[in-house]
Amino acid sequence: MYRLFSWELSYFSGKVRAYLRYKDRMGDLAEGFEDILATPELVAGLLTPATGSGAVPQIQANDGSWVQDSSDIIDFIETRHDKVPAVPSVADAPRQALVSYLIEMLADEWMVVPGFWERWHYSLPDAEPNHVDYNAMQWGSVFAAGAPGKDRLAAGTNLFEAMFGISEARTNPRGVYGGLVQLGCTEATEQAWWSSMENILSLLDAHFGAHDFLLGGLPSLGDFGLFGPLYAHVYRDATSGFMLRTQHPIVSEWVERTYGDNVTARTYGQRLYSLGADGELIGRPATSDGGQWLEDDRVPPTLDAIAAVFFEEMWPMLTSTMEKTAAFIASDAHEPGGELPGKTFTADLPWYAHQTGDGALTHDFEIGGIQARRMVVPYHIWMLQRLAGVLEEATAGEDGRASVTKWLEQFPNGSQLLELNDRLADCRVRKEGARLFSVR
Ligand SMILES: N[C@@H](CCC(=O)N[C@@H](CS)C(=O)NCC(=O)O)C(=O)O
Repeated sequence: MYRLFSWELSYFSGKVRAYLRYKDRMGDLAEGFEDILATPELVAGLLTPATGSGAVPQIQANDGSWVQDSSDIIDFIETRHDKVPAVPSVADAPRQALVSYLIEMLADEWMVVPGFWERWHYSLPDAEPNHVDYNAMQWGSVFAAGAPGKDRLAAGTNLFEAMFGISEARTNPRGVYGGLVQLGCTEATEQAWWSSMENILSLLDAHFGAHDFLLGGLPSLGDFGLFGPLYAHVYRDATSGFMLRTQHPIVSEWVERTYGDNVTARTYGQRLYSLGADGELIGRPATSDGGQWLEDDRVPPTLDAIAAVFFEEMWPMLTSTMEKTAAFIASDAHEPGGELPGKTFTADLPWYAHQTGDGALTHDFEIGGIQARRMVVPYHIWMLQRLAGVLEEATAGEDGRASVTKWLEQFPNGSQLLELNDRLADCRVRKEGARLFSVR
């Protein structure tokens, strides 16, 4: 029995919960998992001492070991439970494997900006429509778990003022509001960030209009990645949730399908029935594509279009991240083998001077044609290293190399991905729990 420590409101908890439910319901987690609300008491008394991090999700295995970080958790479970894999075999389906990791990275580390923005923007005092009370309730239910409803709501409301200074967030952004500014989401860029999300939602409408999941009739790593922004934030938050259901019903239904909770949305492992000649039930897989991933390593054009967003919008930021991190590691500000900032959202205090303003770990980037500045996130290097491992395996054989090269050529600067290992040479990192260190 695994223990998942999570919050319903949390981006990365949704990703891992949907993944674990899939593994469990498909019979690949012999003893299942318990979903445990990570209350402040558990975060302070159990999670933080165990892993040095209070972030969720975290899991504890039955031997007592802990894994922090959604991608690490999925990798850890995949090596122990391989009957129903979440990623196609790199050797047999190199394009499908690669696109899975690319979409995971886009969802985790690019869509995180508009995903967080909608929650906090529509909680501002002057925002219309406004979901601040909904948001306060969901936060209060973590921070005052077990208290009566009115006290949970009050706890959330107080928290927003005490921790994030919500009433003056536009003029003095703190907490989550400061975190958005650090990621380049300001009054000048916020509409461009949201347009990026809207564009991805439209591309997903087209894809899920034909296939039930990214790779066909079963979910995979890319679906679980997308579940991060699209479940706890865009689907559940009231303002964006209304928009999603009314303007993108196909994506909204995919959310329900991927969570495995709605008989009409249909899901993996479910059967649809017809009546036979004698009135007997005749079952068939409920999802598209025969209830399987697409054959012959096929990546449909509707999925190519989403991968293209990775190359058009995110890849320039990632190449700059590799250069800036390498320069920082080589500089006097860093000891070889020393620590680097480990978080994506909100610069931790020791790194504040480097990761804000024009600090050594900030860089220019572009969103929707607007030039802006944001913090460099060395955690992206760790994700790129993981991707480089997949690429190396995918291109080890001649056939795989030819197939992947041809697939990448269709994207702007797509071929640059083949040079990933070289680009990472001077900025390699090592991850210990939630902490990152440069590699000597
Ligand atoms: N890279 C991590 C990110 C985890 C994360 O940022 N979790 C958020 C909730 S979605 C959190 O716990 N934030 C509070 C904190 O960082 O202390 C992952 O993939 O799990």
